[in-house]
Amino acid sequence: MERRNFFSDIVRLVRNYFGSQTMPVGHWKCRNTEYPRSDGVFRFKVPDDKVLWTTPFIEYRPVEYTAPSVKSQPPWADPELRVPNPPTLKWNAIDGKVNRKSHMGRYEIHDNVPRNPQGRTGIIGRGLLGKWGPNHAADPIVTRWKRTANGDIAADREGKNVLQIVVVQRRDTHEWALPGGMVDIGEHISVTCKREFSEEALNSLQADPVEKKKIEQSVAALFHGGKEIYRGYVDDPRNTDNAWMETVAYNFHDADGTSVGKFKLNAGDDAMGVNWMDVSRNLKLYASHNDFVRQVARSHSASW
Ligand code: RP5
Repeated sequence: MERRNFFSDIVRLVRNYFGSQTMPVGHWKCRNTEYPRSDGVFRFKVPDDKVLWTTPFIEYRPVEYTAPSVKSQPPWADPELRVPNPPTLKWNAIDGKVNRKSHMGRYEIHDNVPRNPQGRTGIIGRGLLGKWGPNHAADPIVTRWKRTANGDIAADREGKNVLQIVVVQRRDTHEWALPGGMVDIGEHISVTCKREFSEEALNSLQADPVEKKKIEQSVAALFHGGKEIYRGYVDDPRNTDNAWMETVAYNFHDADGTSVGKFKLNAGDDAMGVNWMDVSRNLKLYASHNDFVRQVARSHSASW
């Protein structure tokens, strides 16, 4: 088994560098911290050199934590598996209406539960996540060019054009983030992107029917030509050894600023704020969203 893990670690590292993901995946925000919204559950410390499962770590005693809110929410949440006669779930497959496939390739099953493909996190159980294994999300990265008062595209000191992105302030951690969300059962990723953007950044849930129609039309037009930027693991503070976030991030660029670029942003649903933010290396976004945005800046040869 150790040998098999060693090979899957190597395959994962190579995929991270050369595969569909064009950037290495981080694994920092789900280590050595207090678990979010847990009221004092601290992760077992995992040093950098002990992250990979193939590295022996005999002292490893991860803390078990699944939030009470998760335990009481079927069918959004999976059933408990560490019980006598646990139900059978189909790993690495489409399991009825639930997508248990990972963008990272096949994950291992240990003690009847999936094992985080990026390595140890110091917590077992599901924490705040509903599904064992991958929990799928989608992230829209909506961009426009920053403009000067006379309408020209603004440039940085090196003469590189500056992008702006739409970010929302999360109600749970108060951090600024891409307006992404969980993929609903059976939902296509492009639909998730449109829904989450409309709800969180344009407050479509509270709009009157006429306004709602306008929002739908503009979002549909802009989100028609999205470009995939990233697909894979997210360095999300909620990840555990047995449950983790994955996403597909798309860039929707309003090149001439005439569609969403002109929209009045209005925070709604899970967002307590929404803004256009200048893209630069000084951004401090939730989870690994900075990495996705850096990739977008690169793809537009924009300032970073
Ligand atoms: C992140 O969590 C994803 O990148 C996505 O932005 C977000 C989805 O979770 P919720 O915002 O629905 O909590 O890992």
